[in-house]
Amino acid sequence: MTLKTSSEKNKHSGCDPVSRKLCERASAANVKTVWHRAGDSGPACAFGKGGICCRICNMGPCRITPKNPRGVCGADSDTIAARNLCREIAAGVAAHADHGRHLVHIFKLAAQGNSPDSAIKDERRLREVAVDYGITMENKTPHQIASELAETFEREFGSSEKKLATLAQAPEPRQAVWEKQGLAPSGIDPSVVEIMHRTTMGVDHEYRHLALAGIRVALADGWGGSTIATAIADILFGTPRPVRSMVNLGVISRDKVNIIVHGHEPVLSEMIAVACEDPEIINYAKSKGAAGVQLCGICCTANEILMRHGIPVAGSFLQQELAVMTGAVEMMLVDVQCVMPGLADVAKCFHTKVISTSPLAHTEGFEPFVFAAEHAGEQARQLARTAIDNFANRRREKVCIPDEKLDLVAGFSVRTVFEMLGGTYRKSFRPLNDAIIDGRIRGVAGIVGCNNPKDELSGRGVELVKELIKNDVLVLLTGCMAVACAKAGLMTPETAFKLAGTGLREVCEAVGMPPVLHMGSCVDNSRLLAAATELVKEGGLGSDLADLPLAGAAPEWVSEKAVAIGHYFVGSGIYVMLGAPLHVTGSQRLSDFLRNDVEKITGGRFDWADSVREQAKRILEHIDRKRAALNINRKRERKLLGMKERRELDV
Ligand code: BF8
Ligand code: SF4
Repeated sequence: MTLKTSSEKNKHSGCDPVSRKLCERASAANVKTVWHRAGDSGPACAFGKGGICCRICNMGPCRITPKNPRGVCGADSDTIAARNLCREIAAGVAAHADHGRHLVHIFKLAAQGNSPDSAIKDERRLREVAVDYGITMENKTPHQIASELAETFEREFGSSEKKLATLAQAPEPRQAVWEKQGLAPSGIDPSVVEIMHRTTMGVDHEYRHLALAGIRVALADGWGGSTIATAIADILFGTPRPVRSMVNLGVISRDKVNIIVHGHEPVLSEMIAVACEDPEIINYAKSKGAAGVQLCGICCTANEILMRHGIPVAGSFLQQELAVMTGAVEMMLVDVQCVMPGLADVAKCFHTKVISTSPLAHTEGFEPFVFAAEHAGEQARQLARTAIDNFANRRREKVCIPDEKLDLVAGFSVRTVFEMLGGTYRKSFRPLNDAIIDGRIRGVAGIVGCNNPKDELSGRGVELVKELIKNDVLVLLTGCMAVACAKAGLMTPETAFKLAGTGLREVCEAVGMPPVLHMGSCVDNSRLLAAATELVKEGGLGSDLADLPLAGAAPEWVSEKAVAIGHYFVGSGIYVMLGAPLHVTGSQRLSDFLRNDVEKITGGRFDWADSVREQAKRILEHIDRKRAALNINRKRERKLLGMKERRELDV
């Protein structure tokens, strides 16, 4: 195995100096951001980190120490860490599931014609998804098909009897593994309920049994809630296509009214995107002395509207407070997930209105707004007008917008990758499979999840991506990692081509595809599962996801949702590298199980390593092992493509 490394010493250089500048501005103004609080909070609690603090009953709370190796009920570190892990997974699954269920509700309204603002935009995708669920289409209108599909989705959430129908989208050998190992979940909601039951006091105590139950409920996320959420968003708002846009805090406008959408639910943000283009709204802004309205996004909502509309991205999870620190944001609309309560303290130093649009999510200092999907369009215009009215309160002397913004290309769905590789008339993953088989592309990695303030401005994740593309690994990105990489310039095809290894660059240039593909929000990790399934179906790379030279990584994971994602990757037969351990290190046996033995059951496993060098090395070793098992690990030769081969690859 050969590894080309960049200097570890410079691992944080070049990573978002813009955030540093605004952090310094916050310090000078005595305003605390996530980085200040992270610095203030001191070392993490060792019991919490190791997963060996239990507070699920009132005989405790109990903490496991060498002197007290069991809680009052007799639970040891293995049981306690495994129960805690399962509850982390359950919370992550519930977050994605609730998001998905909300979309099912909107989809049902759209199917019934009761949601004028959320019509079916992508009929082709509707039909593709209907086929996936065995819905026949003869003599049916799109609305009838959508109604049947909505009912199917509802059953996926509620049924405790049948196995999830969505599982059938995985390769058959994978489904067989799930059946054999008892890992195939039934309904999404009952699965979450069951794991909460099993982890209450005095029920399930065997750590391996618990860990596998955690994987099963996580599969109900990846191959359930998240797959359904992505499908509905595509049907209602359009399947993403490659799109150019801009990223970093410099996208915030000096002379326009700035509205930022932040959170996860795409419905209102879609309507806001439409409202901000409305001539009536633009004229209203001009009547108030602004040059127009600038919409931009933070977090996964940013990814949703970037992918479909090319709306600029102000930043990831970590930049939410810094966006307000520019002093130029008239309104930030937040809904659910990854919205920091600390935003309220920053916002009160400026004129920014932070408006909470989800009935689930109230925060002191945010203004609640009752959002009704049936009136989403009008509500979006109303919110835009309120933001415009707030423009008069902007204090010019408090405005400090960084100049920095970069180009990016995003909008890669499985369909667009298909089309880029095979052309509109002969869609196929064949060129990609062939490039992997002949070694020009060494493997594929899904780099996902959050940015962590412990990682000093998204340092390690970006460096890992650079190392992988340098070593000819095609990288698929989602969530905040996608935003961090865009800010580091990796989503301009030109930059990425420069950094990519020769083989990867050659293939990507031939098909006109960057070596770093932005595939959407965290829920859209379902696209990664679908893309991996297509690689298997295309042939030549084994029969199961576990056979592929493929790895996942969450180098800076933060959220319980990332824990759920990691588990459904592992449950799907995929090796997953984490930049920090799961909260299980207080149990040696559970840690060993997740890093080693689970592979014999699911074909996937976790691994974790601190340094980027080590992360990249182990990912490449894993990819090479899979290549060897497929017997395609012959010496990877640099093969220059002739005109004929280029033409075959070209669309
Ligand atoms: O769902 S990557 S910090 S924003 S959890 Fe949150 Fe993590 Fe960002 Fe999107 Ni995903
Ligand atoms: Fe302590 Fe057991 Fe109760 Fe947990 S369940 S708090 S370990 S007594």
